[in-house]
Amino acid sequence: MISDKQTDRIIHALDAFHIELPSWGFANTGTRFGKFLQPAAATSTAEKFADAGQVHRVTGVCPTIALHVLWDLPNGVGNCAQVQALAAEHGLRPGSINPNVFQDQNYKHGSLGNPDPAIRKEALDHILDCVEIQKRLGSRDLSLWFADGSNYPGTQNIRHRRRWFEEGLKATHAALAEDQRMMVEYKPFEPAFYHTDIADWGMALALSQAAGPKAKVLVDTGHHYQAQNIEQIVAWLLDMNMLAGFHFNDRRYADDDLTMGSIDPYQIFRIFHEIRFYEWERGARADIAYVVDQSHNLKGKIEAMVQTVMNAQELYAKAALVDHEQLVARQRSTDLVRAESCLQDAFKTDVRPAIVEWRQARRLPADPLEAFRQSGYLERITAARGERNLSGSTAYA
Ligand code: RM4
Ligand code: MN
Ligand code: MN
Repeated sequence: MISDKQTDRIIHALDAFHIELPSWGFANTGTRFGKFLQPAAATSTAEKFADAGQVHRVTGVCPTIALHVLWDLPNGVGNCAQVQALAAEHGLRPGSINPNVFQDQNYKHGSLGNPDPAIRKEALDHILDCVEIQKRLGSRDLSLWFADGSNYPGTQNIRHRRRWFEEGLKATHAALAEDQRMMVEYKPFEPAFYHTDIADWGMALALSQAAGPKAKVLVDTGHHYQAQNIEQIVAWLLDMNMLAGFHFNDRRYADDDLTMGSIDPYQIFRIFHEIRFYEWERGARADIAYVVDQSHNLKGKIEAMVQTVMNAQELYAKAALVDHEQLVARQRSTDLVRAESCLQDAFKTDVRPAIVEWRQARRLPADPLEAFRQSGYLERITAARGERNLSGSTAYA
């Protein structure tokens, strides 16, 4: 049974825990082998906002939506007014802005790391347009992921590409306003299979440090090799004040973009624990963007997103139960089993009743998934969008 004191800890923790939804998580996506179309998938930016608004309505903790510029604002700054209006209509705010320098044919051999200066400039111009979009939308974070790399040894000059990245990121940093940030994401492979220019957290850290103080690292949980200790990376970045945020998802093999907590919930719990432990030591909250980066090509998209948010809250609430005073004492006396139990006891606690209490006090549905299913929204959009979706006429994301 959970005590009143534990419930209070959870309630306090959840009050400050917000999760950003990805616009692209509501559209049809697939694998490199094909795309399975869903009749209810969002077919426009307006529909992505509407769907994200539903997730926020039933969970109450997703006030912002991450936008992918090429997919959501194809006319760049020209779409800002429309996006502002959509955000207002659905009770949301634009979140992180994601440039897209990987889909155009010109980026076959890279963007900021491309050996052709004209293509590097094209990529930088697009990124600078995104900074302008960010300013107009009042969005704080620029979220940078680069597909740059190569497939065969000897085909690219790795050192030159590193320098070109440094140049491009410095120029990006120079365009940011005082209160803006840039988040530099890393990924070991895919689409490049031999070398990726920003392959791991060390490379993202070095490039962020070179770019300037508003640049920090973004950790996508799916972008690691299998045995990598992700919470250690998080602890290091926190300690160096270099952690900007997360892209949350789960995976079994590679960058699978599965529902957060569906494969290894203890992994997410350990990440949240490192954050809470750091915040407790500092006596202040860390400024971290918690963003979901998932695309469900088989599960219903809105349902899976609600499930994600519920999983995230549960794992965060469990991490909030770790008794830090006790943990520190046990670490000091190297009481190993008892120290480990501080984490395990918290992880094993059923926090769901406390979360329901938190929801009820905020007039939110006790069971967000059920509330969504009862709302009739899915049936309405399935009827309205079915034909458009199944004709396959909608573009990627
Ligand atoms: C990448 C990476 C980026 C995301 C794209 C669509 O693997 O995770 O963050 O924007 O996929
Ligand atoms: Mn990502
Ligand atoms: Mn990814």
